[in-house]
Amino acid sequence: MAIEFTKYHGLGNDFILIDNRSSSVPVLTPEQAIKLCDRHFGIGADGVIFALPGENGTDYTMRIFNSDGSEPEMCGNGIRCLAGFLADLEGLATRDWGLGTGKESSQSPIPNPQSPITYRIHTLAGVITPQLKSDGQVKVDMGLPRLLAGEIPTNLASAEKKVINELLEVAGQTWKVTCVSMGNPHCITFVEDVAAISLESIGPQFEHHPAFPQRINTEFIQVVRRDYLKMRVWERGAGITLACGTGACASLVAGVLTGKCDRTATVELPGGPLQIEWSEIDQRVYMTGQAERVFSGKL
Ligand code: ZDP
Repeated sequence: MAIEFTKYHGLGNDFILIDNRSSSVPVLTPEQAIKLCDRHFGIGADGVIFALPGENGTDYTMRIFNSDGSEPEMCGNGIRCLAGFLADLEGLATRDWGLGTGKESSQSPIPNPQSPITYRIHTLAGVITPQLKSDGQVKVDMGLPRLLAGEIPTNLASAEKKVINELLEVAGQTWKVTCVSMGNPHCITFVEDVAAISLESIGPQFEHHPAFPQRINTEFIQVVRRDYLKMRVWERGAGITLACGTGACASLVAGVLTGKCDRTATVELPGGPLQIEWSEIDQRVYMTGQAERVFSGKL
């Protein structure tokens, strides 16, 4: 039987979305996902996302396979794409999407301004709540950041301690790193100039460092202003990507923990900007950004 898919991207972090609402088991295996993500022999994507029936009273469940077939707990850009995909599947997107520069908000599913569409999504990182706003942006309640070494996990500090400005040897250099989990693990390093980092060679050495038993997503951050960060990312299981939503959230949290930035900031990724807020009121992290449909097809 043919399986239909739709390709979406959030700031160039691209995903193959599968309508898996009629079964709670993904219709594709990790091996098939690896093939589909291949940019030369497949469709090309950073991951495959499945929209499954909700669990524990949620509207839907999200599962994702990275392009290497591993399964992360969460995916920030992916969940914005999933929200758009669900609105499309449910016929709630009131505007058609076109192909353009990818920057126009009019290409996102536009809900009725009076009633923004909100989904409660079950993920391996807990319940995450994306909301499709009337301006076409998707705002996601990403939940609470987890800061203890044991929760990340990393052995850079004892399990019940935070990991802030710890020294880590990678690629013959000593880096000052801060670790944050947004459900998935992140290691953040603040640098003078993100453009000067040889991500291709350094990234994998962070990802597979023995300090990180579940491997790690690695972000390099340049503080342009207290409310404006520039980020480059090496993703666990996917390598260099144009954007990483959980990484942008984790980086803002790391910036606040180290006193380098405000609780609300724009994070500029190679694929474009995300607005991130670590709320003083409820301590949750909110991420706002775009999600775009690119094309559909059949496998
Ligand atoms: O944690 C991981 O293994 C990541 N590669 C998952 C994907 C994260 C993502 N880029 C994001 O936006 O949070 C999708």
